[in-house]
Amino acid sequence: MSRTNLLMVKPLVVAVTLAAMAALEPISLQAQTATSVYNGVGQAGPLLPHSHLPCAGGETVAVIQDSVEWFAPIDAPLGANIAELTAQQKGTCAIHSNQLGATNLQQFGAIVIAAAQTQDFYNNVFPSGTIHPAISQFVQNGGILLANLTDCASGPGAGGTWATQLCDANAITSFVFVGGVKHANVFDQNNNIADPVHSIIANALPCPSGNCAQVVDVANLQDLDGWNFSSHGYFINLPAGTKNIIVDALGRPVMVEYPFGTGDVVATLTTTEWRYVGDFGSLPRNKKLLANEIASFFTLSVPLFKQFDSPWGAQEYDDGNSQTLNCGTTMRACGCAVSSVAMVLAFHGVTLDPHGNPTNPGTVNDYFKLDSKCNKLVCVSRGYFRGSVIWTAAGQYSMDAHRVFNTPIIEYADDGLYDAQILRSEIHGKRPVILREPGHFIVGTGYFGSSFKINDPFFDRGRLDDPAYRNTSNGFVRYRVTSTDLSGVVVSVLAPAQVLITDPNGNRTGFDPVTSTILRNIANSSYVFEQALADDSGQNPPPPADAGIHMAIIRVPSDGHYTIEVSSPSVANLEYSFAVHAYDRNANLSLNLFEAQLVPGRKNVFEFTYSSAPGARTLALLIPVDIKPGSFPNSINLDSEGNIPVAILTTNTFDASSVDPSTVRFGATGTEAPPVQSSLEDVNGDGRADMILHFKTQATGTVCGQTSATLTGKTFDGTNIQGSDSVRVVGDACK
Ligand SMILES: [Ca+2]
Ligand SMILES: [Ca+2]
Ligand SMILES: [Ca+2]
Repeated sequence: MSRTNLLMVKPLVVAVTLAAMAALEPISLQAQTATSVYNGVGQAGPLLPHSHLPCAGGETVAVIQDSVEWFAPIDAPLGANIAELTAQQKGTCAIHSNQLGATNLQQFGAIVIAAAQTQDFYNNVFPSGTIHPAISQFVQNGGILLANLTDCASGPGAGGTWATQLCDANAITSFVFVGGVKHANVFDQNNNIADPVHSIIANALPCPSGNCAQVVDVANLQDLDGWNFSSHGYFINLPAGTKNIIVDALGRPVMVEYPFGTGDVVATLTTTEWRYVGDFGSLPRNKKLLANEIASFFTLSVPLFKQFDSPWGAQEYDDGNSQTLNCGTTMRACGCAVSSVAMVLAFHGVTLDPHGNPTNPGTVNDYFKLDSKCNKLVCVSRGYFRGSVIWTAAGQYSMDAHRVFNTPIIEYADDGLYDAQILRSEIHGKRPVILREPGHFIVGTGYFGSSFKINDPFFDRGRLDDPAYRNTSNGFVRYRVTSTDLSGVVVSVLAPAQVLITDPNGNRTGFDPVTSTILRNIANSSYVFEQALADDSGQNPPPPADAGIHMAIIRVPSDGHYTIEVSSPSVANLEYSFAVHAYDRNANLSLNLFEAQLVPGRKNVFEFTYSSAPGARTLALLIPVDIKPGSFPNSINLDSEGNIPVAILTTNTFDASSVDPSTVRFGATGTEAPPVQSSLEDVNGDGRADMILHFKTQATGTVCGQTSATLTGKTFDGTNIQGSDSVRVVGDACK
């Protein structure tokens, strides 16, 4: 290693030994200033007024720092850590070491300890010689701690140390850091990379400052070596599971990562901040190591809701008392998915429900249960279908709250297969992600290197690499803040039934029974199997692996004609039920529940019209009608004072007796004449009763030249129906 640059900068200390140089560093700094090698900006700066960056609430990173590390150039007046944290857009504040006892560290996702601090600082951070219990507890509970522990330094910190003896080369007097770690002050100019694929070395993570790059070990005063002591010491007493990232010339760890509790520690005795701001202002600046270290994590302040907490833990989950859910009946047992939704809503600022109650698992469950209806197979409501969450209901909730409180609107964005890169990018984009685990849901709230931080609504787990989750997921549910269009169609069916949706453009999403493949050809669509929720409280046995629902979601669907074909590859005469949640652009919901039975050899196809326009009939089931049943053409005589008979036909998938006659209208557009009488009879001789209704000809709005007439109405449980048939209009006026 060349020491040429080093000698140019520190001529007054050439003759002393390395260890002695270290102890003399404050002196050498003053010598440099005297010879004008360094312009002095920030060099002798006073203690950092922590009020420069107070913790006002909402920050995700706290820097514990009493003075600027070594010195601060003009472009980093609060020091290297804060400069880089700010450049990486990590919400940052600073706390003074004497505030440690009075600050709730749990509000932060990460804590950074600045290097090169005063003796008072180290005495505050290591009261009685051991790391402050609030810091240990913070990591224990899942926090990320970046500990730049380089002490025995020059600059404003003036050589404080986390030991009882300054610059102790033998670690005998070292204070005790998180996990029992100690250090010895031995200075080294030739650091080496121990783990070239570690994210701090390999630069694999988002880094909006632009200061990150792969760390390489090539030349003096580049990434690692010769930084007027690249490291001021090495660690001992490291816990099991420690990863060495950088070691000194003798192979001793100088930058390490280790887990503690559910949290993580990166600790270093390297001079990362020194090289970041530039050694004495005259040497090149090298920001990589600190930038990569700071890029190694990102956390979001997502509130943690536990599904078992009072007052909602004992509430009925979904319509748990009216249907048999594998997980049970209560929020405590079943509430993981809706609690995850509540966390995401609250994170995005949807902090109140439409009535002004705080957003939490209980209020979201209450909202999701509205508009409930059941048949013999399932119950469905705004936010649930047979125990599974209808993800788009969170958007409806946010819109309803927005109308009252002007809070943000969030939309369901995507449902997809798990991908760590996408998850990291979502988190970095400040969008917590709901993760599917077998029978359970959790929220991804941050990352640290290759692992992820989670909010678990039930279990005491803080990281995705917990053995229960194996650092992966069966997929995720994404939301984002939006200002525009919440239109959508969601089709849910109880497994083993499957659905195949064909949109007005002929594209298809769902299960194709012909090819037995899953299609996702409709734009902005997804099709997933939602496994039935397990009882997190462990009282009910886990559900069979194939229990659950299939759910198709189409965001921003085209207006027009849709078909839904139901099939089952495994059960021939399956009785099935499916629900359609159809939303207009303003998230107004049309909720529809259907049931029928598969007949072998016959397709079960439902036809619908969908409109995204607010105020229109968002969804209507298309049904066959026969004007003047049994006769054709269907002549309407405008001169007649009589009635027109119209039949609603029962089919394999529609029971005409489900129509509420009082809602039916018939005529030129389907809004005109109410029926004067109605009855059930089999008008087409297929053995199934149809509904026959009579309308006064003069009330139908029929005009000469009209070629079709339309019937509209609702079923008793509120589904819009619509059917048309051809007409031939006759009468004196039409001649
Ligand atoms: Ca080296
Ligand atoms: Ca007819
Ligand atoms: Ca019939």
